[in-house]
Amino acid sequence: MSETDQKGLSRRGFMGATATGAALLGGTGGRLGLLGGTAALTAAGARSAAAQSGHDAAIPGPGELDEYYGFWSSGQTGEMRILGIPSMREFMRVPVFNRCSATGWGATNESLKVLTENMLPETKAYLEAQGKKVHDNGDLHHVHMSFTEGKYDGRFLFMNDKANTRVARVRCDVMKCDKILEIPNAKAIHGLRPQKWPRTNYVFANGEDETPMVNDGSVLDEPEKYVNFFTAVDADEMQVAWQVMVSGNLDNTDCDYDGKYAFSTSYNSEMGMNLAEMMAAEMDHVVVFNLEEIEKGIAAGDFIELNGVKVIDGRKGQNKKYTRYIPIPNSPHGVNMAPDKIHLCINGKLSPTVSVIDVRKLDALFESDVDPRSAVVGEPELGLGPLHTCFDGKGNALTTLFLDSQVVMWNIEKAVRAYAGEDVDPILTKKDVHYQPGHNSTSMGETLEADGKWYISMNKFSKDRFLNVGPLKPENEQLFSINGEELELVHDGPTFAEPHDSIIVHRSVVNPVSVWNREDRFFADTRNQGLADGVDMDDWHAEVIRDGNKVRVYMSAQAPEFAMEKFTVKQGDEVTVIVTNLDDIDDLTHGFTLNNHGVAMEVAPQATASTTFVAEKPGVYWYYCQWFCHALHMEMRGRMLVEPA
Ligand code: RUQ
Ligand code: CUA
Repeated sequence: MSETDQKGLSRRGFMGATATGAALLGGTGGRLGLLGGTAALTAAGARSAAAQSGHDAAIPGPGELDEYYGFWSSGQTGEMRILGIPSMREFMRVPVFNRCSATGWGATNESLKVLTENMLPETKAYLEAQGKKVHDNGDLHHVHMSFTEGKYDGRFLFMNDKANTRVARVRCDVMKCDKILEIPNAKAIHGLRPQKWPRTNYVFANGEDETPMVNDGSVLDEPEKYVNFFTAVDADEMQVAWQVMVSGNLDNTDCDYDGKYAFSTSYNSEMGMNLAEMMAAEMDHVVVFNLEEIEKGIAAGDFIELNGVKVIDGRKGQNKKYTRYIPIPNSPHGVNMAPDKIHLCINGKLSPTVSVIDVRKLDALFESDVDPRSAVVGEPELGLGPLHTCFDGKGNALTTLFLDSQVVMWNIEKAVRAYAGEDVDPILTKKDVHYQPGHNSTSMGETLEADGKWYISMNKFSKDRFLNVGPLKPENEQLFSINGEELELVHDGPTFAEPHDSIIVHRSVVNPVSVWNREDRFFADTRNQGLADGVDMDDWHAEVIRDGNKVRVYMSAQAPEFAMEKFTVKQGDEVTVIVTNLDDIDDLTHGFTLNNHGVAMEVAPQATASTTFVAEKPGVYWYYCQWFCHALHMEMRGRMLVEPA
């Protein structure tokens, strides 16, 4: 204790004098109260605007809660975002594959564990050679929630990283990423979907870029030897369950509501290495994976082991019991399973069509040598550049038309009848969007509870729609209310790079906590170290433990104070600062930022967070709380004294 100073006295003084805090800041209650006041005024305005525009579902005004959560990807930003629907307010950014300055994601010991524990050895070695521990970029395209019996179950969100071939999981109770898995063998994980039925036992993940099977430099420019991998991740363990080697690259993926099949589109069935080669074939394909047969094959030992993973050979013309290749016109992109449990929609991209597959016809493909195209029961011509389709739960589908800058709403049953020769037009309506839509989503649209209330168009270009911010422009997202066959624009607003995809989840499914459990496994390692060091981290504490040149500095925090006003270390010490936030009320996050050391982290109510650095610079360095927590937030600071060696 010689190097530490307890400040419990003054803390209690301030906490006791709540009047000071309340007057300056309004305390926590006061702050909310203030917002609530503004809300009452403007919500009425928003409601009347909503009423004027003629749609019945009102947009919540300030202070009013949304009916849905939106979980957004962020593409090359590498994070997940949480929005409110229909207000389109952005609530939170959850760092996953990126480095986050605010929360310390990518720098705290707790986040580094998540980022490194399932990293491949060659990546670890590569990063070490760069003087780094983790990748600080990612390309997060697809966020999807875990399912139980075809419905969202509110447990986890899963997402891919195309840039560094990873799959991540976010816990919905605390909205933090708890697992990141680097996928061996495959390259560039793109399409990703959780299994829908009977529950999410697997997360399916597509490898987009083909490489030599053993990618150690022994094979280089011999594309005919390249392969691609489809991966099933065990969603509970977050480990690879098995992989299937396939022909052609893999783009997007989805699965059925029976737990029998998963599907992946391939825009490059040719395995071409340049544009001309990739676009050569008139027909590409969707690969159908027979889950039961694959599991049987694994159990029977019909696999090779590659980098610790059991790999089934499901290439074209190989074991037809594992996979089937259904020809689809020209570079299909999105694949979306309808909530009618029957129809699978494959979006043609370079073909103006969406191919509709009846999943009840798939068993026959595996039982005999029937033409794989016999499973196609509709192929409506919808417009130019169909990329993704979503559903209203009333038999209709909504497809983005990238080249036409439109959404087209069409009826699945009519498309099937037209394909069978009937003279019926499946197209219900077309609506301009601004501009070039990629993904779209409907409220609860990828579940059995699709409710057909809201539609999001995620547009790749905003062009001249907003004030010019320089050569790099935002994208544009548009929210429509759906009224039967009518689409009405209710929100139009810019967004930063680059939400690819989104899901809209009813709020009844999502129930996050407001305060951490002190026993949470997210920081259990750090807590256990504290117990081993004899520190009672559940009470006001300030301890410095020296262990050779390793120094562990434990301090609690409670508004507006750290338990230590200073601590002293020696130049060259490896210092770990462990901060525990003892405040246990909503919305009272503290932080720890150490000047000129690149150290900053979030410490939410009842959480423990830690960060490790080498004290290389002798002198006086202030640390401070970087999360505005109290009227005396500025005063929430202390000194690290580094003695010269
Ligand atoms: S893909 S814009 Cu990465 Cu989801 Cu289709
Ligand atoms: Cu604690 Cu600001």
